[in-house]
Amino acid sequence: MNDKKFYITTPIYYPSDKLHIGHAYCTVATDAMARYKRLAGYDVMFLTGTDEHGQKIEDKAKEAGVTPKEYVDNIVEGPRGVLDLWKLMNISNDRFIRTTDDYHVAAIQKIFKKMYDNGDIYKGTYKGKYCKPCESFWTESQLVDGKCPDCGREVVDAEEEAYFFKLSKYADRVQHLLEDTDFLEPRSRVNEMVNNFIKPGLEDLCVSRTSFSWGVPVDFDPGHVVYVWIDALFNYMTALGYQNDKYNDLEKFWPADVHFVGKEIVRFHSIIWPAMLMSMGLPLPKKVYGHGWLNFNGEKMSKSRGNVVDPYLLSERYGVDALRFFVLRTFPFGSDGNFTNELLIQTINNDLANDLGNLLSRTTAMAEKYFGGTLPEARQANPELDDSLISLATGLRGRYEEQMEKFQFQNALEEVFKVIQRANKYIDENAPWALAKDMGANGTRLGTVLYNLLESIRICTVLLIPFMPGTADAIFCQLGTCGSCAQCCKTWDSAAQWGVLPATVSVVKGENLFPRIDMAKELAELDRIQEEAKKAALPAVEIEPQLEEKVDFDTFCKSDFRAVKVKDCQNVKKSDKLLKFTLDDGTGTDRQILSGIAKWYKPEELIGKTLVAIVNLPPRKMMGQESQGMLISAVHTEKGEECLHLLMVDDAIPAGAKLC
Ligand code: ME8
Repeated sequence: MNDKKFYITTPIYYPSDKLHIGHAYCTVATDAMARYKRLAGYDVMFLTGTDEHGQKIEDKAKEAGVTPKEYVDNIVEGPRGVLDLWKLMNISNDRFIRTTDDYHVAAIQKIFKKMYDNGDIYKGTYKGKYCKPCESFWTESQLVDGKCPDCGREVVDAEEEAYFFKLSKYADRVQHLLEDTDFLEPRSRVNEMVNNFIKPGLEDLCVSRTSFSWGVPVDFDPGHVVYVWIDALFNYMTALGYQNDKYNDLEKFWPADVHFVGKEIVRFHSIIWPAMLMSMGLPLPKKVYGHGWLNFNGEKMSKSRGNVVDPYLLSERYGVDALRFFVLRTFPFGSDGNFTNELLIQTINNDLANDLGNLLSRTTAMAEKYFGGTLPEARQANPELDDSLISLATGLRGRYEEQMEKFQFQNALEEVFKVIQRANKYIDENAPWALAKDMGANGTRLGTVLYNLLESIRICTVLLIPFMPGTADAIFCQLGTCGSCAQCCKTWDSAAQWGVLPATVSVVKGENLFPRIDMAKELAELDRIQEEAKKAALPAVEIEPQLEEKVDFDTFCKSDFRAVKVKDCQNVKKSDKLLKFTLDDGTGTDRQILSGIAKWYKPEELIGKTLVAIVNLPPRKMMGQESQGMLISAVHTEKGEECLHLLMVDDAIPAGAKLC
């Protein structure tokens, strides 16, 4: 039996909108960690899922005219939904929980009742502030400038009968947990939690709501639903079978080894979650790791700003592995990172195309060119030239492991790339093309050089499996190790050993895995696509709000609206905005009106039309010409663009007819 076990979780996502790269960041990191542990021989449980209750979902569903369940079903299971995204990103989760799953709902009811029965949940009146988008309750003192301290948005007053959890009772124990153990990492997050939340005084937490119904019902008090964070946090245990019969892995995997969570939900995971587990007498997870946020071009990603980065789009353009690699190679996991398209392309070009791609294609091409793909068996080592590469490569696994155990993915990859760069240098130092000039004398040495390169690539590739599983497979195939008989070349053990590839290994030169990207061209194309997406995210139609101020009837009657017929219409010279109309207004004398509508109409399409004009405005000059009134139009904004339609009336209406 394997006693090396590892249980890792991601936050469960709100299916209130489609996920973006910020969401995928944590799941990709968790996936890399899970794959790394599996590679290292652990029995892994990797859990992710969706957190589907709460007022925000109820509101969104109402807006969309569907039930909350239909709404979340579409975002979770529908096209390009959460499940599709994880499939696309090659996420290897072992389990997926939805908080609307029956077994979870029933378990939450039991958990709530247990805490009520043990006296840690009691009934009171909730008075305070509520942030709808975050589904968070706040006391006045926690607000920042009167707004939600997490998201900075408006909060609303809330008062209702509610259940409370005795969070205050656990303040000392939680403070000790945070300060005196390494439960929460990185360490900087500990100070934030203790200084901002615990030291000002932990108040009891409101844990039920009556103002909406989309939640787990409190079964012993109809009308109350369980606070969404209780429902959500316990997913980590219900998904293993806690308080339900659906699963049976609690004993095996609980307590979790680590919960990966974004920095804004560290408070829930490092204060509320352990306090509730303490209340239930359950073991605490071993660690909570609060990762940073990915911003885009220095700004927070948000749908309303139209700057969310679409993982589908980027995966389609550069491949899933390039995207997975980029986010973990570029940004330290514990800090915020600034995603830019330029950085993405730079990383693909430098690390994947130049360093890794080149090393692989140069090595396999030389093996084919000089040896028809299969290396000769005889060896001729040159310790002066070989040893530094060999020792760097065989020591890599240890250095990599040290970083992976600290969740420092960026540093682990840095170690891998040091070996890749060293191997590229080894090619230049050994100049195989020069050795090839005299195969009789140098053939054995040339075979050795190429073998050393292939071994270096193999070791690096084993350690890249957690980050780029698809690419690693493709590289193994080029190294001639894609058959099942060659499994031993891909194992964790083999990553610390030299000489694992058979001496007469046969390479298969394949396609170029990472073609270089033309930066300028690609940036322009991405800008164009992102502009389009921004427009698409704008409200379809926007109309100006109606004026509050009233006009009295007599004032209104003073405006003289008339039907007018267009006798002639022309562009005004030197103006790209103005059209000049000659109009029959029924008086027998032509009326001239200038109107700034050239963007929407060509003069010839208006001749003969019956329009509406206000005719008793004082005349005014535009581009040196007099305008005697104004044509009436309907205006609105569509996808951010101003739209205008001249008001046209039935041609049967005679010129000069009064409109009232
Ligand atoms: O918080 N960069 O769900 P969620 C990095 N349902 N991470 C980001 C990010 C960004 N730009 N935007 C979001 C919830 N995230 C709860 C979790 S767990 C019991 C309940 C991360 O869908 C965010 O930090 O709003 C969080 O960890 C995760 O995505 C899910 O966010």
